[in-house]
Amino acid sequence: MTLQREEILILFDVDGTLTKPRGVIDCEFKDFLYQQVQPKATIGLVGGSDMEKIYEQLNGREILEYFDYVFPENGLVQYEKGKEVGKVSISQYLGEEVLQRFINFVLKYLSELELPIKRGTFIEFRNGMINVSPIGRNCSQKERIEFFEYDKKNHIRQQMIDVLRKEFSQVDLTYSIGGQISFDVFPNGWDKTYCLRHATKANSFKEIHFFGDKTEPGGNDYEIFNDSRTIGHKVNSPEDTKRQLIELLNLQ
Ligand code: M1P
Repeated sequence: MTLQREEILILFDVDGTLTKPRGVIDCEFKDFLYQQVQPKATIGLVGGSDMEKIYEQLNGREILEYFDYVFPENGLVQYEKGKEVGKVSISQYLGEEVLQRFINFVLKYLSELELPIKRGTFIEFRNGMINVSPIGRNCSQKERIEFFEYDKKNHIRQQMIDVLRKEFSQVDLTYSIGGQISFDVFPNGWDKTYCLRHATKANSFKEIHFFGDKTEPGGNDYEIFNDSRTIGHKVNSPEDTKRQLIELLNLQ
């Protein structure tokens, strides 16, 4: 049975799924998405990053024309048909007292942490999450890869998460390692499944597909990939995403 465009929703993760990690979308792949996939399915993207970073990776504001849904920050900010239609904030949710206690604890922890190198911007405050980077977000691309490799061996991020989990056990927070140099912290349930609340509100899709690469426990695609409302597709690169889309939609 072939589904109509409005009956099928395909949601995409960004890093590692539509682009290489922190890279920009390949032109040919973009044309494929817009010319072959978009006419056949409702399409949306759900990223851990904020809108500015999504613009950087996906060729600017044109995504608002082509994607039916754009969900930066796991869907805590919602764009539909090119317009921002909703937003929730972690500061309101946690309250200033808890938030400051958390930020101060992170800064203290990082001030005592020794790493081969450290740069700047250790905490990035976003609407719906706090992003913590032990090396600092404004490291270079080379330093980013070096930290990623160092972290694989030394589990800097995981150890920090374990300490935070213990210290803030009374606060319902989720910790998620989605990328290479940082981890995200947000209230329980504010993972990528959050975007489904919005996408299913006005529409009754017969199928919702999700394409992502970090689908293992602890990865930021894990919850939505395993959600009963979605059909999960694990990919290992944008090329793999394309291959699986051709198969799913019977494209040439
Ligand atoms: O989208 C995956 C992750 O991408 C970035 O991670 P990093 O900078 O560590 O590679 C961040 O935007 C992070 O929030 C996001 O989950």
